[in-house]
Amino acid sequence: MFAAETYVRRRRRLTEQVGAGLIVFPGNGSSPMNYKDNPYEFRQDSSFLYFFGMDAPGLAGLIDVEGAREMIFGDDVTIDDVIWMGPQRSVAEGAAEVGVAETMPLSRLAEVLGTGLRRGRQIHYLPQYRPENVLWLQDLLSISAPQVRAGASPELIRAVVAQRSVKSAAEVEEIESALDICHAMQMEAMKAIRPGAYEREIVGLIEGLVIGRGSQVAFPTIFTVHGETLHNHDHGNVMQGGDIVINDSGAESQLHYAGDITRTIPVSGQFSDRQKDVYKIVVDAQRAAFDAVRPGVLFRDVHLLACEVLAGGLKDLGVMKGDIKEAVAAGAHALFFQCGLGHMLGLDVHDMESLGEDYVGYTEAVVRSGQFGLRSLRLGRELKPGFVITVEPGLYFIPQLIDQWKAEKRLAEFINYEVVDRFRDFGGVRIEDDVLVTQKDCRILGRPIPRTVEAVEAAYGEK
Ligand SMILES: [Mn+2]
Repeated sequence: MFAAETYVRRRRRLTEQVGAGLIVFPGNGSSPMNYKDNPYEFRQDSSFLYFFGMDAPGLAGLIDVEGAREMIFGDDVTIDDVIWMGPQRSVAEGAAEVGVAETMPLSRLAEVLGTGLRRGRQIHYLPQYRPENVLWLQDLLSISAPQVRAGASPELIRAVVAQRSVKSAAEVEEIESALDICHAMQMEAMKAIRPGAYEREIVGLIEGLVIGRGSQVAFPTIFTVHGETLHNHDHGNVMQGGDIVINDSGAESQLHYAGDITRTIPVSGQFSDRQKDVYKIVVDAQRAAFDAVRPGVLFRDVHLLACEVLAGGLKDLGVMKGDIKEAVAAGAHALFFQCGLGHMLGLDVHDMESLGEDYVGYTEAVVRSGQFGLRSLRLGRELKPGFVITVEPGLYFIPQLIDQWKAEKRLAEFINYEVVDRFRDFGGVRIEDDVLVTQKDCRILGRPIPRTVEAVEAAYGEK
């Protein structure tokens, strides 16, 4: 973990910003797969990790703002636990490492919060994404589950988002260490992909690398010849010679910061001319976006710029037509790019998404669009130095969506539907990298991973 001082500083800033009340951070519990002692791999809550650092189940952190007290609640192991799980560090030892002097058994949390409630103090907590933590707060605060959901603290959400959005140099280092694993995952896949293999064989190889490095995946691996399905988690296809396969995968650093990289690879090792044409448009869109990312610009504008490059490329192929700026303003490109250009990255792969996307990606001045495509952009706000974001343009040919739009003749002034039909079976292309917004522009994080047609084909050949 980071030095104790890091956590002390983060909590001090949070305390100042929230200003009053009790701030409670329920940590995550051990989550059963099919019975209690058969749990999923443990993953601590990211905000708990950020402010309290301790990477173990069954903990809660509490800050009493006016009382200037910080506490960690948790139970030390019993001899029974030691028999089954081995010796564990005490809660007090763990708390000391993150600069918290006061610890109490978990059962005391209800009492401390109850006293606060009776005194009319405000209890701040973040939106909860795990049902067991909703139940926990329901018990602790004597309110119903809907009240728990409605009662998350906007002040706390804003304060946490403000702090977690800007990454320190040490956090960027963590992300780059996650990206070392991502690099290996991408290179290994490029070497191992071959016609006749199941997608899952490659998934096994690259996720094995993650386990071998003592890490865990940052999200379920997307590895598919049906890349037109944006979050396709099926790995059951046999890869064929003419296919292209999307590898959108990522691992966590030791401190649980995420890396998130996508490459699109021809299964035969050579892109066809048609694949090359579409692929190069996506490369161009990503390049244009890299060139545009800098402090002070709205990420929404970077997204729209990338959309214009995509639409311009599709116009060159005869798929789209008309004025490109008008086409993008009307949302015509969204037939082929249905999602956003990227998202924040940090302790979560979609950083802080559980706190509410609009708190993270939008402001009072920059509000989310309702337009198909643009409405899926998770991040629209002005970029600041220290933001780490993904830049992931793509082109996706979804037969069902094409059929629907074609039947409605939707935006036919910008789309040549008879040409689109020739791409029905194309699949999808996505290229994704993670960038740090610097003081003047941006830096692509991690070791370079082949991106151009030539570089990807060359990496495939490196057996
Ligand atoms: Mn991503």
